[in-house]
Amino acid sequence: MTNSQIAAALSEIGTLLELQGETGFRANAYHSAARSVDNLGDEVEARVRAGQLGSIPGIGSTLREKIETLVLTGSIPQLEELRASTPVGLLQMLRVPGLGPKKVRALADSGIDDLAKLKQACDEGRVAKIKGFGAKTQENITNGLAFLDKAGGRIRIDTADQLAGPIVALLRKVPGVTRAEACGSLRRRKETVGDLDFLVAAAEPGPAMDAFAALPGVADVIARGDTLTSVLLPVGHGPRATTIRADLRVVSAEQFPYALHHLTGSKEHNKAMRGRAQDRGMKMNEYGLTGTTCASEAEIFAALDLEFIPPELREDAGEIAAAESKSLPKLIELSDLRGAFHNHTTASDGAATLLQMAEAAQELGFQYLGIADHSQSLQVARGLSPERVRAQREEIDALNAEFEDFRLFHGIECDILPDGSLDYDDDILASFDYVVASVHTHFNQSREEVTARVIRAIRHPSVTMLGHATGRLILQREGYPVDLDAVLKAAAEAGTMIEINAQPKRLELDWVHARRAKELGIPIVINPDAHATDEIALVSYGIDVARRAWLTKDDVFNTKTRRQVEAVLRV
Ligand code: DGT
Ligand code: CA
Ligand code: CA
Ligand code: ZN
Repeated sequence: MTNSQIAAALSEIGTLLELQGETGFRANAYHSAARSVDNLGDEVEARVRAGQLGSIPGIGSTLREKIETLVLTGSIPQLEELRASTPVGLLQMLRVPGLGPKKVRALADSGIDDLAKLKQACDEGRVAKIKGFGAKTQENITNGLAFLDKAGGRIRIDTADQLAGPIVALLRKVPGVTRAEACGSLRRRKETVGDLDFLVAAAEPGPAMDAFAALPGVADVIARGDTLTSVLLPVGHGPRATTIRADLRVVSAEQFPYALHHLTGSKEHNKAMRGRAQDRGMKMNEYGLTGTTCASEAEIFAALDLEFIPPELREDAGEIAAAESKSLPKLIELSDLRGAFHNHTTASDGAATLLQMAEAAQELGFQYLGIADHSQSLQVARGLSPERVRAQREEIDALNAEFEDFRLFHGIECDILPDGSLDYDDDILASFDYVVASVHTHFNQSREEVTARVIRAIRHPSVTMLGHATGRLILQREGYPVDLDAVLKAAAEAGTMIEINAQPKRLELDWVHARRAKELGIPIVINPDAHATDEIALVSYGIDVARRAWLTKDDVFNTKTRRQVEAVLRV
């Protein structure tokens, strides 16, 4: 049991006491004990097991006994009782961004003791009238409720990037800070992020903590300790604005590599790593690994006879075994991409012309760009009639005659019609350099219908690749019901490629299915689905998914050179 787990249990007791109306001294004693344990350099568990917990600053004999019980039995009876006796409604209210135990208690005292009542009270303006609340707090709670409802409190990776980038840059400029990184799910490049975890190396934690608590727009400082500060950051603007929690941990330069590994997670990966250390008679935690002074994560892995495991793979999904046998894949990198195939222009619903898109692709160092505007039935997106298809072909041929060492490929994003047929005659389909087939309509079909529909399209000889495979919108919409395993099998049989749609609001195939696709030998294409010049660079989010899926350069079609692509497409 790590110090932070012990600290979490103590602080949970403090919070539950506050929720139950206990004020002042008693609840605070648990919170400050939690901070002491958290700040302790050596392991409390080891001390307890050695029978000498010793003195911990700010912890009296009652709390010492509880810590011993927790370490030796895995639980504290008082905590179990508090959990059992606290109404579930109050615990759920605690999850609302901006609501701490004291506020939840005050709401409960006004008869508001679950999320439904809270929502209703906000709608009726009653929360604003409670002592200590006010209109602004009520508005924050309303926003928090909406977000909780919609997203379970998570944000998309691109939103998290936009928040975290400037914070890391700012932390690196704080005097005395030698290292600063964003860790957690963001560093593992998960598609959504539950909260932000920052880590800093500095001899003195104070300046970094001060800078963090003073970040622009900080809605609330949830906790402020010697090594950990937690704040709520604003996300977005207007009625959909919400907040996300961000933690900053400050450690010494010596601790930094260990803390970086710990805070990057995942929890499951950490657990497996700790187990491996234990098997070798070593102890691993966020501050160190017995008998080592590692200067980097790579040295920590090496100390456990492992290859370096990239953060994206740290999900306890076979990466440790592969690192042991030195058989981790060499993961694809952004610089491996030479082009992309699913992009729109002003001919359909894009914002840039063919030439503008071509120039933007060249600026990214691409050797080619595939244009796949919408097909004729998608009239809301100005889908191309057969005549306009032919006109676009002439335009592309004319541009290609001018380019040196660059080529536009003429494709189409062809709608898969409700019965699985395609949106043009076979002659026209065969005239394209390639075809991306996508479902855009009739999401209300049954799972069987959609699956059969997609599989029929995959088997069409002119279809090169399947476009956004599920129709999901991350944190917004589930997508159409489809048997992805059956789709993947059909694609493998037909030799049809599948795209990773790199739009951060889509990211489909997801990493689990992209990995399965690789196992089935299906070529993957990383497509930005760009509707403007600056969206071509979104391929980086597709690279994130591909890396989490263990893909190498060879697994991805658009790492091929222009000549190689021409040979495959026979153009
Ligand atoms: P998130 O925030 O839900 O998107 O996911 P993470 O992975 O960022 O999780 P978070 O923020 O709860 O914790 C950050 C890292 O800290 C996590 O990836 C691993 C480490 N960590 C947190 N809690 C535990 C724990 O109970 N045990 C272990 N071994 N590691 C933990
Ligand atoms: Ca996190
Ligand atoms: Ca966290
Ligand atoms: Zn598209």
